[in-house]
Amino acid sequence: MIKSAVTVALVPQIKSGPWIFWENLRQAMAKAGNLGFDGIELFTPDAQGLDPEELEAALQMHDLKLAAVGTGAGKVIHGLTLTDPDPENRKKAISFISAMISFGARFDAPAIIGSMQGNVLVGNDRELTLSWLAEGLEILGEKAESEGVFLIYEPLNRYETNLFNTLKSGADFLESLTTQNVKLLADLFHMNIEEEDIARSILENGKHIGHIHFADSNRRAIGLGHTEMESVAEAIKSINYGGFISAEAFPYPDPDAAAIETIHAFKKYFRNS
Ligand code: LER
Ligand code: MN
Repeated sequence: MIKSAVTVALVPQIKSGPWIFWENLRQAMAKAGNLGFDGIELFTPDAQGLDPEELEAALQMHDLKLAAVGTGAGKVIHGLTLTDPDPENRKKAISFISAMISFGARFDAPAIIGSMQGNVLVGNDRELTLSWLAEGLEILGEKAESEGVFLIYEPLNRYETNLFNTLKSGADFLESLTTQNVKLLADLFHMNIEEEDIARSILENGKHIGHIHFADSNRRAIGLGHTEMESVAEAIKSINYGGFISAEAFPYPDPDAAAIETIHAFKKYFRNS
């Protein structure tokens, strides 16, 4: 069954980003639980920032699952990416993500590689850069498999990466890898910028999709922009998607209102049929 989730960011450096709840994890969990979300997606500074036992207890108390863990802090705080020309920095990026994989795996939650994928930097060769990305995904895909979870790779829009911007280009790259344990993140905001047709792309790349970010065309909660959600929801249902649809959207006009708008949209599209 498709499950709902809402993002909670505990990283002060990304405060202006598209995350619904901020800073106060306990309060965010209480709100998410009361609104009827199935899970939360967490952005933490690193894998050591939270006591797993306390998190487990709080998840149980609010009847929530951990939907996924984001790794963006590795880039924002430490400047680490899997495609850094310096091999030492690539190694550090792999160990940062590796620790996040283990943290998430305690809760059956996958780690997401978004901004930590990096870019082909000016003066660098694209093929060489992609070989670094492949190397990182092979190592981390296997690591995740050994811990019983998928690894999630997220195509981002062109203003955030020049590696892969569409689901199809991401899927082709994943198919060139040996590991079968890396899935794609379909972020509806990035897709709104990059795809010819969001619903068709979901249908055509459905078998690779392991996680979904739920945001409207302007990255506000679904319902507050102009994405034609009816056909997108039909596509998500018809690929038999069974994962989380997680609100990675701006807390507009405020976190509570964005969360309420999101859960209404989720119920409208995914609980009424
Ligand atoms: C991360 O999930 C994402 O979508 C990025 O745009 C955040 O910078
Ligand atoms: Mn995203």
